[in-house]
Amino acid sequence: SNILKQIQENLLLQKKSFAVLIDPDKVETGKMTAILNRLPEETDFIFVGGSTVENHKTDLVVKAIKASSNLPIILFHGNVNQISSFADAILFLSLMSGDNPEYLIHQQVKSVKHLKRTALEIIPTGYILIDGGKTCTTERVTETKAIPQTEVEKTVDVALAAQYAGKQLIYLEAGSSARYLVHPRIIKAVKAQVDLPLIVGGGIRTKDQRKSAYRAGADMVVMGTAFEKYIE
Ligand code: 1GP
Repeated sequence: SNILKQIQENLLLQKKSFAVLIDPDKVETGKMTAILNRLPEETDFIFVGGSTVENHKTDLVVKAIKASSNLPIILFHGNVNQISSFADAILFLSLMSGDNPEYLIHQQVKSVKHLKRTALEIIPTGYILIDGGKTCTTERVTETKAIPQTEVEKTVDVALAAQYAGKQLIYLEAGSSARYLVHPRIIKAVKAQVDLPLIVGGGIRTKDQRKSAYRAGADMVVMGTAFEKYIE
């Protein structure tokens, strides 16, 4: 119950935060210390997850991160096999931009038997996929369509529905390596009407892009691929 509290406090203090996403499939656990040494110093959270990670790899990676970093580890899991009890928290995602019951509720139900055996902090999160200009893995895996960038009002409605449903975080996602980031106009519109902490990610590479997301109202920005490139 500490991590959500921290994020909520950051919201009240208008303190922006930064998360780096590590895909267990794309790192060697033996090199973890070196990898973590290259984390930007402003990193507040480490997200761990990917679309196609095999069983147990997540455990290994989370343990390796724990061994050389004190940053909170938040699972951002593509499926139930990626639940590791060694992390601190899990984004309990509901893909609310799409209409596939598997990712609205069935995956959540399947994860319960794993979660019951862990002490992970569970953070109810409304996950909203915005069109990033190319078919992203999330769309492919979940067989859902992202919301077009032009449909700002619909995006706001989805985010508000998530808030009314009791989600504690809103995550606007343009997809990994998105060609177009979530437009500031969308971030701004959601921020204006939703009271929850707002996470934005997908395709963000530069500090300027990060800044523009913050300026539009993102409370937390997530960077994955750009960090991977950096550690190669
Ligand atoms: C974070 O899933 C994304 O929301 C990761 O996107 O790999 O493009 O940073 P990138």
